[in-house]
Amino acid sequence: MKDILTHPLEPDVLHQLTQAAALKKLPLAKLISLFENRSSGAAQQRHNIIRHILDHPADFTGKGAVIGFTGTPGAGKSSLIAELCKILTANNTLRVAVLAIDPSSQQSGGSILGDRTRMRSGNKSKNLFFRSQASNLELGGVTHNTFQATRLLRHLFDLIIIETVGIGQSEIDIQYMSDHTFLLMQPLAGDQIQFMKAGIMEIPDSFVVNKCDEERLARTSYHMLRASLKQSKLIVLNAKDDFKNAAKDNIFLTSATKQKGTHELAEFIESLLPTNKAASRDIDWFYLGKSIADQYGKFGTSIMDQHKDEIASRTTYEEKLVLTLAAIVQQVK
Ligand SMILES: Nc1nc2c(ncn2[C@@H]2O[C@H](COP(=O)(O)OP(=O)(O)OP(=O)(O)O)[C@@H](O)[C@H]2O)c(=O)[nH]1
Ligand SMILES: [Mg+2]
Repeated sequence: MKDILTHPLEPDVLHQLTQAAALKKLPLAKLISLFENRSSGAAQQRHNIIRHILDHPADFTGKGAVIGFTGTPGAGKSSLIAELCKILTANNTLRVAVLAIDPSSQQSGGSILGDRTRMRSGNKSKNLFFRSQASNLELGGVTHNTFQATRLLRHLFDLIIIETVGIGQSEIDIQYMSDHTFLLMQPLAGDQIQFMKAGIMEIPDSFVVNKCDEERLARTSYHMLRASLKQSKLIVLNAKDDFKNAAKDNIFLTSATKQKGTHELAEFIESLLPTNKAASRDIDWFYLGKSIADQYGKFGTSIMDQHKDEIASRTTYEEKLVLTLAAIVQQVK
């Protein structure tokens, strides 16, 4: 880790990166694995890769907007994302990556295969890349791997869609990584009450009620969700209670199976694209803080705070990490 600043990018890694930028699936998958790898050798390579990318902006033109979809199991996240990807990649101008965080790997392999089949059968666009990340039991593991993968994907893709299940800590963390977070729920109040109880309604930027296969159901769902949001007083609603303009309240009513409301949602997502890498600095800080807190607790994070400006001025996450660890060692001496 000490020599981190002096290593050039190795020729075979450069070749892999060039191939990945052309969206070749195997080199892309290998590079993501490198970003998920916790060894210090991999950290050096990551630093070199990000430096190379930043030094050659013309070769890495991904707009890099990260969109998070979270919500209860079975609400239709994968189905809806597959539909959205079909629309978004239809004319081959947008490059889209989907990162699905799969919780079922702890229990059974069913949903992993299900997700992959749904995505693969639905869309063969060369501009679409799908990756499933296992939700292992290691504390902070999921989001750290997801964070690392998005560091690379932001430079190669225009849009990165993250799918997470449930309303646990990793979903709360996803909001720090996403430029825009959608909470996906099923029609009729059950989900909404559950989310309100868990204090989750304030997290998303937008709401999607999926499985609104018929207009009547969509209307009822809209009014119910609006009433919940009004009651929670966390969201400033549009003055007019107007179903036709639900999107003004950041409420989208969709049916993935009947392809209703999906074009409107895709259009909205496209309108988010220019947000582009804006938050990357804060994201580094957030995940560095998590990693240091896991290893050194409050002692570590207080040292981070003391050196905040110096750490924040470094370009890559690895440089920030090296600097933070050096400051911790210095303090211990
Ligand atoms: N009627 C109806 N069924 C849907 C709709 N969208 C998804 N489904 C069905 O709901 C079930 C779950 O869909 P998924 O897309 O796997 O849901 P998910 O939220 O990704 O599920 P997990 O990843 O397991 O949390 C499947 O049987 C889908 O066919 C919809 O708009 N209408
Ligand atoms: Mg799914």
